[in-house]
Amino acid sequence: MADCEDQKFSLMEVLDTFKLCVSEQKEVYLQNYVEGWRGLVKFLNSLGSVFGFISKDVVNKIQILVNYLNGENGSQYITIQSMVKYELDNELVDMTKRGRQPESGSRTLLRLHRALRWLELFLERLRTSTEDSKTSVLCSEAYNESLAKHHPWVVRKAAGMAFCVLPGRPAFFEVMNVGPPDQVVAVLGEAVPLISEVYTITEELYTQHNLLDLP
Ligand code: 1Q0
Repeated sequence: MADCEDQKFSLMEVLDTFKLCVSEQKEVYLQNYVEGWRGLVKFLNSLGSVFGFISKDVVNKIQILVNYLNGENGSQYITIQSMVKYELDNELVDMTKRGRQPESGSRTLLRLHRALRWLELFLERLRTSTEDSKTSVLCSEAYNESLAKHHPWVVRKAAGMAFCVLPGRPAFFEVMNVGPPDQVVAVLGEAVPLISEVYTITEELYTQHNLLDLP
C-alpha cells in the first residue's frame, strides 16, 4: 500500500478506474472500485497530514476488501453483487450488531459507499462553484448532507476541523492535475455522473437486501 501514498494524484486516473467499475450487466467490479479509492487516497495524502486520520481509515478498509479479493474465496468477490450474495448466503455478515463478523466485505464497502455519496455531492458543488467559493464550505455542506449522519459527534468535530484547512479552490484545482480551471470543470462534468452511477447501483443493491444499516 506504500506506493499509493507517494504517487502523484491525477483526476483522470480516478475517472478511468471508476469508468471500468461498471459491467454491461450493471454489476460493480470490486477490484476497480478499490482502485478508484486508492486514487482518492493519493489525493487525500497530497493535502497534508491533517487528513491522515481519514486516509488511514480508507486505507484500512481498502485493505480488508483486497484481502478478500486475494483470499481463498476471491472468486466470490469479483463484483459487489457476488460479494453480497456470497456473504449473505454463508451468514458472513453481522446484520444487527457487530459480533462474529465485524469486518465483512459488505459492511466495509458500505462505509466507502456512504463516502462516495459525499464525494458525488462535493464534486458537483465544486463543478458549479465560482472563483470565490470556499472549498471548506462546499465540503462541509456535502458532508452534512451525507456522511455526517453516520458519524458520532467526535468524528464530525474532527472532520469539521480538517475541512477548515482545505486548500482554496485554485490550489485544489491544481492538485487535480488536469489543466486550467475550465478543463477541471469539464472533467468534473464527466466524473460526477460516473460516480453517481456506481453509487446508485450499489445503493439499489443494498436497499434490495436491507443492508443500508449494517453495524
Ligand atoms: C477533500 C477533503 C476530504 C474530506 C473527507 C470528508 C469525509 C470526512 C470523514 C472523516 C471520518 C474518517 C474517520 C473514520 C471514520 C470511521 O469511523 C467511519 C466508519 O467506519 P467504522 O469502521 O468505524 O464503522 N469511516 C467512514 O465513514 C469512511 C469515511 C471515508 C471518508 C473518505 C473521504 C475520502 C476523500 C477523498 C478525497 C477526495 C477528494 C476529492 C477530489 C478528488 C477528485 C476526484
